[in-house]
Amino acid sequence: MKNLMLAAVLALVPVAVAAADMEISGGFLRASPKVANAGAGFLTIKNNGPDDTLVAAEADISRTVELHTHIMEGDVMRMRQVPSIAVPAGATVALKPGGDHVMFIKLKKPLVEGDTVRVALVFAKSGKKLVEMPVLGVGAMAPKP
Ligand SMILES: [Cu+2]
Repeated sequence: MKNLMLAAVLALVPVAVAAADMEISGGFLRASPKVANAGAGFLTIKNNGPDDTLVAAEADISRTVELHTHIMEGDVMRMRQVPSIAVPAGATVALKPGGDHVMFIKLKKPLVEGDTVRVALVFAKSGKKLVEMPVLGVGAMAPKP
């Protein structure tokens, strides 16, 4: 049902204005240790248009792609899936280590430093935005300057 609704939303987005208002920068993934079957991606979204919402991300490097945030449970930090991430008009929203991120689950192969991953960000109003994200080192905390 959720996917059906998403498909309906996407069908209504005119291609010509798709993502014209979204500036994506500083995207990167972390290399995955051999034993890991999930990886995280980070990026910054600047919204020059009206209020919008990041509702999904898509990539062919993993079987599932989810939007995640970090929450504190007692004194333990845990990841939790979120249905969407708000990107208000004029706001700059950073998906960064320790906060919101894109989670790639069931990686088809390890993420290797130096590789580039194509990710489609899906916004409720401005549609799909394709970004190329470099894979940095295992513990990378920020994009390369
Ligand atoms: Cu996560």
